[in-house]
Amino acid sequence: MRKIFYSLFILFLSIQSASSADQTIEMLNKLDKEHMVYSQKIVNISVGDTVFWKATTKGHNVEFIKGGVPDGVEKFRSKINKDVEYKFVIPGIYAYWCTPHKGMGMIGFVVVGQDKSNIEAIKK
Ligand SMILES: [Cu+2]
Repeated sequence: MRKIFYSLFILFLSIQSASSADQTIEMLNKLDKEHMVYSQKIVNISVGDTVFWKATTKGHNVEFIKGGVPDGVEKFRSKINKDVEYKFVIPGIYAYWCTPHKGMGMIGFVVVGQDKSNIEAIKK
């Protein structure tokens, strides 16, 4: 759980910084001292940008968290061990985790555009 709070903390810090372009995130068993992590916990992109997740090490995937994405976004869960990409066309904050490692805090956020209005829903 600590790791999840830490990720949320980073999310709030980064929410002002707006860089944008397509992003690549690696799914990893180990990064520095952390186990089971996405190489970037938060990315900021513009509406219409694509995020690529690379299955650098095996056993991971990407699953949007129920209630953790903007209204109107459909369920999304990628296959384990597979590279995956997603084009973000609805603005807002997207929280996702790795299905097998969500209990270990393998979680990430994509901030799309300037609309942060679903932040309260995500805190829950
Ligand atoms: Cu994982």
